[in-house]
Amino acid sequence: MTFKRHVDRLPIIPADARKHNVTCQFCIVGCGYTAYSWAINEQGGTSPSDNTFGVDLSKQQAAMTPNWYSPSMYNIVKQDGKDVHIVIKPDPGCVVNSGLGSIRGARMAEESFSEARSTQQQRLTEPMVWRYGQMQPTSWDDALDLVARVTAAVIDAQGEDGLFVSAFDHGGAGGGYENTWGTGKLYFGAMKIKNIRIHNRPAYNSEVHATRDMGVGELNNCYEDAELADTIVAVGTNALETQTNYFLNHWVPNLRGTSMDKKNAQLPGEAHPPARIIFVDPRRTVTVNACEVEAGKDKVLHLPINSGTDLALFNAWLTYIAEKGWVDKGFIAASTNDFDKTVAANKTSLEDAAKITGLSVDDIRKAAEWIAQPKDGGARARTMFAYEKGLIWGNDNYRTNGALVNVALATGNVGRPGGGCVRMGGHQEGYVRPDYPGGKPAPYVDKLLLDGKGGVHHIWACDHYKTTLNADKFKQTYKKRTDLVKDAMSAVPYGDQKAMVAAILAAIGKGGLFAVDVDIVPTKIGQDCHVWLPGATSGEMNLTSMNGERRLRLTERYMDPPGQSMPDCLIAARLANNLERVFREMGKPAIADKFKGFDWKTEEDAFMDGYHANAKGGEFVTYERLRAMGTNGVQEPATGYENGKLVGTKRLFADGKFGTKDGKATFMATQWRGLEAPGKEEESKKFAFLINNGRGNHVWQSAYLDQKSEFVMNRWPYPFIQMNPDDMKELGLSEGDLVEVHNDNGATQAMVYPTPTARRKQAFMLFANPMGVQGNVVSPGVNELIIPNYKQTWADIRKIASVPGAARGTSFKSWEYKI
Ligand code: MGD
Ligand code: F3S
Repeated sequence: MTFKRHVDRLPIIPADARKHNVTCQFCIVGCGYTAYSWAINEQGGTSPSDNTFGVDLSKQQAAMTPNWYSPSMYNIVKQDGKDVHIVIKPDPGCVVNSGLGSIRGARMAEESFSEARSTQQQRLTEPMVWRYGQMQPTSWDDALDLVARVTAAVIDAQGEDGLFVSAFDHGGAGGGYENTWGTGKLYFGAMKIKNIRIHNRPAYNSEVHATRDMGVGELNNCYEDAELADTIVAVGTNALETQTNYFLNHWVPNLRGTSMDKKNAQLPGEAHPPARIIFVDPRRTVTVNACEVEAGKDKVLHLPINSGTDLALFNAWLTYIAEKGWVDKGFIAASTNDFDKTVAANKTSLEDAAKITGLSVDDIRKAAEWIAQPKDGGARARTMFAYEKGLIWGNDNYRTNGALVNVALATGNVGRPGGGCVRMGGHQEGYVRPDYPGGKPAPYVDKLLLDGKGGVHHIWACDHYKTTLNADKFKQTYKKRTDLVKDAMSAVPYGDQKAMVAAILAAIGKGGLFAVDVDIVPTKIGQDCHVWLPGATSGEMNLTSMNGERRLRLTERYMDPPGQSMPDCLIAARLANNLERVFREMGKPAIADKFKGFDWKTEEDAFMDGYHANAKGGEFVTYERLRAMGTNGVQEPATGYENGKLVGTKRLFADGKFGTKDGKATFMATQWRGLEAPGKEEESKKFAFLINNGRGNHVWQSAYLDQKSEFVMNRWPYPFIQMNPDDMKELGLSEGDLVEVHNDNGATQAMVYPTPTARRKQAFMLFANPMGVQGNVVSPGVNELIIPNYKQTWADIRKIASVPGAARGTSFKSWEYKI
């Protein structure tokens, strides 16, 4: 019996099983998988002709064989209304993961909706509307009519600024080019909505504005560059847990020295010293630990920086490297602007940087040497710079991002093999939309909602209650505003739509807010919404997305969506159709006409209207061509279609031309200015603990699927908070105790996980968890472009309960491994 999976024997995949290309729907890495499906009353056999692997399964298979699958990769789902077996297993032929799975992706099958095996029964299956004091199922026509009438009336009364939108802007689950185009065409094409925000932040903006403004698009290298680099610089990224197979399949081979053949073949005529890695992270992560084990401690330099002080470190690197003359003069002259000006403006001594960052002068200098000191024989060092949320969701995002790109440009490490200055990324991407019609900075949408602005709120796959800053206050206000509307709706208890709309509008007039939640599961914010519209997710629709090296793939639809749920692009289209009808009925034909062009019947129609017609290189790309490219797809932008294959772009800026008007990358003046978001400095002084926060390996995002996974909930019944054992002693805490984390912004709770490597007074809490929302204690402070600062949060901690029942079986062993 496999533990917790309620199955004692798994069927063999038959030789004639259907196969579908799948890209893991979770993280940015986008590992390739294959979905095998076959009739429920059949199974394969052990002889080679009877199974999909074509091998004799009655014999013991070799270690690391791909001829098997684990219980988590199996389920029974519906295909064209009939039950079928399904196995979703990693594809050994995909160059991204070479057959590796992760603890998240290898559970895609068991996290699918199955009536036969009762998995993900939480999924929304029908449109639901607030009626008779609770959410009640209804038809699409009925639900969309109400949404369209209220939306149109609010726009009529307040203009388009009265419609607030929260929307995903990603690929993979809950996104894809189809769905970002669907919502984008609706809100930026048919309408010009300015009060819109993205799923993880309170405004509509790029998280990496600076690098773009410098002309250096953020996903500029390929995963192979991590195998070719002499040094990897990892800033605020915990790749083992968050980009698992990119790390395992591309970083580790270089650190182990097993990518030497590739280096010699692709970069002949230069020395290839053993790969080294520098980490900039206030905490020791399991990624640091893994690199020490794989590469040896002497090749790993962990810089446990004072939280939020990265910028000063990068400026010191630039200063030191420039002084030493370790810069790429030819590249700087031919492909950049403002180098000398920037070096002068950002001048920071090693000593000053040491004071600010808490690091030693020697370590800062050593890192600069690893980054830029020419190799034996004089060749330029190949250094790859990778950053993610420790920088992006940290202090002074814009300048810190710019300061790191300065170092990469100065050392000529953009557009070259073994280089790159890239964000690691979060989820896959699938961005194609008309331009955002608002200004820069974009409005701070959450603040406007708190201030009582807006009459109607459309939410697409976002859950602010778990994933925003200042979440405690947001929740309180949002609930009050939406309750006003709920009470008004409850007072119109029968199906008089006209009276219902009038009551809702009257409540909006008193400060109320009408909220529509489009999602695949019931969410926390959904509890305070008035309409739920059920979306389909990856695998239940055809969906395209690109990964962190711009690799575009088609995940083919391999199962039916639950109940009446449908792809978000088609929900957007049906909403547009209804708005057109309602505006016409209101006698406003000119406005109604703006909603034309949404007659899509399938997600492929949305793809052709969006990506094919609008994306760079999109004219070459169709579903049929992508299907033929399998799990390896094509790296964007596509540049042609030759001999039956799409041709793509391995690295951006390889020709030394950048994304600015004159084609030159621009260095940026980025002086240190302390903790920049309002209130952070005071908070750091007032409260005892840094509440550093982020991801953990098992849990995907806000646990929207994992909250109904026994496997994950047994491991993490509550969000963990890692604490130094001496801090625990001081507060009288034992492992597994529940603590309250509290400051002036709000409070939340978590389960204590003793972590001897944690620095004193520096805790690390799992973010966005339904059982304890870390965002409750994050201040509303943002940077000048409304980028939130989640990481720099300080609070006090107090015990509230000894190990609760659910935590009693939990292991509190060290996460570190040794060989
Ligand atoms: P985080 O844990 O948010 O993850 O991927 P990461 O950015 O790797 O933060 C990374 C590190 O930033 C932490 O180790 C933290 O200690 C460090 N940090 C905190 N403050 C500072 C600072 O001041 N300076 C520096 N240099 N570092 C600091 C995020 C990525 O993960 C994203 S964006 C998404 S959307 C995906 N989500 C996700 C998930 O939910 N679960 C898992 N398992 N993987 C995921 N992958 C993706
Ligand atoms: Fe999935 Fe691969 Fe990430 S399996 S979660 S894409 S590392």
